[in-house]
Amino acid sequence: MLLNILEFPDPRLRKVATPVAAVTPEIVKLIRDMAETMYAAPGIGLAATQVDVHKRIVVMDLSETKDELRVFINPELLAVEGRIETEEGCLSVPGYYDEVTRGERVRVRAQDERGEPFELEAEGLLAVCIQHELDHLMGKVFVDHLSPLKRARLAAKARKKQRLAG
Ligand code: GNR
Ligand code: NI
Repeated sequence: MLLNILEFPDPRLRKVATPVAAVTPEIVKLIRDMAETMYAAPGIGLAATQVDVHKRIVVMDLSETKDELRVFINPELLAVEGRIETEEGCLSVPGYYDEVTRGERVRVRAQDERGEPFELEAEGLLAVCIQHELDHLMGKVFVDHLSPLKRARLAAKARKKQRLAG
């Protein structure tokens, strides 16, 4: 089932997600729907926050062939090293791309779709995407890394677009 993606500056994107206590059938269904929504968009990642579910769940697939789904339940950054500047986009800020500086390498701990803990070391775009998605779970959007003026202009433009769309 395709889920609706919230768009900046929707205040629900500011909610802080809470940990998942157990991987119930409802959580499994949510993960399946999040993956379907991410692939359809199309995007390389999606945080539960973006579909108005405020639980610590992220799906990601950076593969060319779109057959390498990664699921992160209760993800935590253990380490961040280096700096990298990347042009980022976000399904919650459609049509806008801008440069953001983040850590170049990360170590993340999470649980997979069966609730099994794992650790992952990532660099480059995967590391950037992990940080982008973890931001969402904390109520942050990538435009929060831009200047307040850019963000205010984007918010005004998005509100106007949403008014016109009814
Ligand atoms: O599809 C996406 N592409 C992207 C490109 C550069 C840096 C981050 C991303 S994540 C984004 C999907 C999304 O909005 N995830 O929250
Ligand atoms: Ni995003």
